Parts: sequence; structure tokens; C-alpha cells
Amino acid sequence: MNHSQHPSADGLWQHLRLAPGALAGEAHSEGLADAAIVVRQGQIAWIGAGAALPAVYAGLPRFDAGGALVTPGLVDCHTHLVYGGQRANEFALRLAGASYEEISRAGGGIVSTVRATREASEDQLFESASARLQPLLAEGVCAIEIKSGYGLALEHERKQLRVARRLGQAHGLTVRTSFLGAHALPPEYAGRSGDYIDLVCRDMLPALAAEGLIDAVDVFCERIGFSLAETEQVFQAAQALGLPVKLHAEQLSDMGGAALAARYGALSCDHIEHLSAQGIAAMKQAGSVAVLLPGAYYALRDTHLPPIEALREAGVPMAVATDHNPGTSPCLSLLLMMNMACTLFRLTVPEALAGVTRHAARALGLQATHGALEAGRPANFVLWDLKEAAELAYWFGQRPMRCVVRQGRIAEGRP
Ligand code: DI6
Ligand code: FE
Repeated sequence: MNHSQHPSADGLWQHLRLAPGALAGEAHSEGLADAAIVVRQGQIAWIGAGAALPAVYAGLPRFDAGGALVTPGLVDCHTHLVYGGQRANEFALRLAGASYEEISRAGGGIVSTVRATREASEDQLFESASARLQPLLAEGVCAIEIKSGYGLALEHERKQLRVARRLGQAHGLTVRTSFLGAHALPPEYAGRSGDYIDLVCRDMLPALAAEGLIDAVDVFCERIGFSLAETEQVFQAAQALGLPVKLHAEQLSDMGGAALAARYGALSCDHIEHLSAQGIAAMKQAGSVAVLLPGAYYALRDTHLPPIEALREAGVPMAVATDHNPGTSPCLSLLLMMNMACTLFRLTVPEALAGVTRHAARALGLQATHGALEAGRPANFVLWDLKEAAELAYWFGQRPMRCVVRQGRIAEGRP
């Protein structure tokens, strides 16, 4: 169903149990046992303790949540959702002993998805990405980041980004696009990475920015991706266009990417398994969010943990995302990522919940509108059939969502 066909959520939502940290100004609050939310014209008009409800709202149509747990709409702040094909064959190769880097150097990996993405039409990409989006929507995702980076040529990067925009319109979902033209070297530029980066900076980036298709600029800074100098060249081009940057940083090795990104005021540095102490200090100073991607860590059977304790001590906000992509994280559950962030990375439950709400919103520059509940924001919230917030991270393979209000409409389930 198209988003505009979903029933309006306008009215008085009663008997809600607000999860800890759900209110915008109160990151560390306990939550509220019997809360109410007033939705008017798709926005939160009032939120607070049910007993404190202003009399003017008492006559509105009512939705009785019957004590359901409520969180802000979830935010998946790092995905590569739009692509052609899939790579189960590489999963088999890795099981037989090949490494991700070996497969990539042998012409598989990202470049094989580039072939399939170039062959697909815009409508085909829209259909396949819509299907993959369903489980995320059904889990309560209300905002998502979607990267390009499987086209690696102007027309194909454009196709991916246009599909990302269309997904937002069709599903009433807030979509932030990141241009990841510097994801891998396309085969036609083999041995000429300087020329390719010039193309990214001089042609692709300005053209796609002018079409309004780019919200942020990302680079895969890695031995099998692009060097620090090439990354900086892309960041300079982004800065010249007034676009914020983020970075795939220190996933497989410490390239010093996080410190560079921080110098450019990066919204976030993502993966960061090999992040150094200098990188952490630079991120703290710049206010960059650390985006943890336990799905990729798990799928690659990585054993090098991101420096969680040091990030926590430094007070760097940590987000958690699916990194949905066909190579290293074919995952379509943000709740599973919460579970893995706790189990594998030792996040606390409140950290994991903040990681898929307020800190994830911040990683996208959406902290004023998403990731926490407050009067004046668009109505994005989720009712859960759960007794306590810890259950969000505790169960895995479970679908505890009862109802999702997305952009002011009852988009999934019923109260
Ligand atoms: N890091 C990742 O985890 C994905 N991209 C990246 O730069 C993997 C993309 C892929 O293998 O297709
Ligand atoms: Fe990624």
C-alpha cells in the first residue's frame, strides 16, 4: 500500500509506556509509565504523563495502547539497500576459506554487484529494494540512509540515488542519501584510480548534487578501496559543494581515515574496528558519531573488536546500523543488530537503543526531527508488545512490533 493510503494517526494516544531515553531533552530519563501522545496533522502536538494531558485534547479521537512500550521510530543510519543481484556464491567461497579481500582482488566483491546493478533498470532496482525494505519497515524503521556506490558511473549512480528518493516517497519514509562513488574502482579504470577520483570529484559529484540527489558524501577508505589522499580529494569536492561527509573508516586496517574525516567535520565514521586513540580523540572533538556495524563484523567472522570502551570513555556517541549490503551484511533486521551490538560488542541495552534512535539520527544530521520524541516533531513512533525495553535487544529472530506510526500515519499493524 502507498503511504498516503494508510490511516491517519491524528488523535490522542493513551496508556503508553515510554521507553527510557525516548524524550528528546532527556537522554538518560527513566521513561514514563502512563504517557500520552497527541498527534495533529501528522506531528506530535503534545507528549507527557497521561495525568498531565491538557484538557483541550481530551475530546480527540482516542487510540488506547493498553500499556504498550513505545520508542521513537527506529533509524537505520548505514545501508547499501539499492543494488542488483546477490552474492550467496561469495558466502560459499568464504566458508571454503577465501577471505573478503582475496575475493575482491580476484574481481568478485563490490565489482560483481556493480555489474548486476548496471544491468538492472531503475524500476527493477526500485522493486528489489522495496522488497528488502519491507522487513525493516515492519520492524519500526522510520528513517534510513541509503548509499550509492554500485553504479560507479554517472548514469548508474544517478539511477541508484533516484531509486533511494523514490523509496522514501512511496513508503512515507525519511531517506537520507549518501553518494559513495568512491566505493570501488570500476573495471574500466583499472590501474587509473587517480583518473577515477577526478571523475568522481569533477563530474559525478557536482552533477548529482545539482539534481538534489545527494545529502552526504561517503568514501570507502581502505587498502582495497581508496587511499587517504584520494579520500581527502573527495572530501574537498564535497566541502566545495557544501555537502557533509562521512566515511567507511578503519574496517579492515587503520588507515587514519577517522582523523581525516573528523577534520572535515564528518557526521560519522563507520565500521571503525581498527580505530586508533588519535582517531577517537579527533572524532570526539569534531562531534562525529561512531557507527557500529556488527552485521559485517559477524558475516566476515572478524575478530578485531571496535574500541567500545575507549569510545565510551571519550563520550563519542555510538550508533548501530545494519550496513545492509549483498557482500558483507545481507541483514534486514535492526533489532538483530541491537542484539549483536550487545552480545558481540558489549554495548549496554540503553546504548544499543540510543544507537538505533537518537545517535543514529545524529549520524544523519536528523537529530532535530528524528530519534527522540518531542512536540513539534513529525509523528514517528513504535508500539511494542514488550514489557521492558531490554527485550528489544534480548530477543532475536522475534517480531515484537505491534504498531508503527510513520510520518503521522498508522503504517504497520494496529494499536
Ligand atoms: N564496506 C562494507 O561493509 C560494504 N562496503 C564497504 O565499503 C561492503 C560492500 C560489498 O561487499 O558489496
Ligand atoms: Fe557499508
